[in-house]
Amino acid sequence: MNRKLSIIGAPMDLGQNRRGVDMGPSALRYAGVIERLERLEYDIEDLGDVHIPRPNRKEVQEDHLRNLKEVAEGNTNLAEAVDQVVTEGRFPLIIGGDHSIAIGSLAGIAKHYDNLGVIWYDAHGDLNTGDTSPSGNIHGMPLAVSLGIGHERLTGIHGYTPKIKPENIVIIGARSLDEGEKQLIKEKGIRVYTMHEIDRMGMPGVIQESVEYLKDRTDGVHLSLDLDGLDPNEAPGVGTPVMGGMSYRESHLAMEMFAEANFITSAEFVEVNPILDEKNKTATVAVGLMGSLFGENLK
Ligand code: HAR
Ligand code: MN
Ligand code: MN
Ligand code: MN
Repeated sequence: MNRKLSIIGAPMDLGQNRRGVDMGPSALRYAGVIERLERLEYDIEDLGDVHIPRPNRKEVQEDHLRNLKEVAEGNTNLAEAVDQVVTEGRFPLIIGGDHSIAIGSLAGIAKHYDNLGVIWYDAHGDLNTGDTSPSGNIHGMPLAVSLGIGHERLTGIHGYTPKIKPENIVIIGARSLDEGEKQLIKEKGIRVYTMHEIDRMGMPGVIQESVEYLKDRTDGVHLSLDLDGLDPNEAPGVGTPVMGGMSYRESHLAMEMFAEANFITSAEFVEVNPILDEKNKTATVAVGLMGSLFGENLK
């Protein structure tokens, strides 16, 4: 694992319609992310938060895309900050913010790789476009956007598209997929482990297979962890909870197995909403998972 770590906050809440997730970076810092990772003897810098523009008082929807202009601008800023970190040879750890920030993270990271792998740890597929989305919320679209599917104002961020290839993606924990997303998964042959597979194979089997699948075909792997991938009993502070999720312990095991595989090259933790949380529980869970991802339990 790269021992030089740069933390970037992305206080974005415009990719969906529940306010408060813009305070996610604060909640995660308050829950001790820096201190937790410093104990593991990383060289850590906190770059603070990137600028996210505020929307007009009256919300604008273009092509069924809520706050398109502001989401695109914020992600453009994020892409530049992340690109800089990777250029310096450091590991970018992005803390959100809603999941629309994966658009900017991947834009900044993927240009440094020929075959960037992506692990999408999430209750959702985030494979919608303005046309297939039931909500118009851009946080339900970042994986499609990164594949080059969607509005040009989003797919073109940071000057190139697509950012990633469908065969380099693994989705883990899905249990709420829209019709258009299911179709895209089939059409593109995207590897998905739904809760059904996790129940049948067990978490160790799913993670082992995912690691084996990605290890040979990729030259870097980005972990995009949406806290709503976990069960809402254990991570209640999220805007779109879905029952029947991955447990705290399964999630720790997954992070530990990723640490052991030593192949994650960038990561983001998103959708922590302290307003919906119980005493910062979800941020605390997220920081614990980061501890495991960065090798806390490696002997
Ligand atoms: N699929 C639904 C939509 O597009 C819900 C998406 C919820 N998204 C997130 N990201 N929290 O995973 O609106
Ligand atoms: Mn998501
Ligand atoms: Mn470069
Ligand atoms: Mn989700």
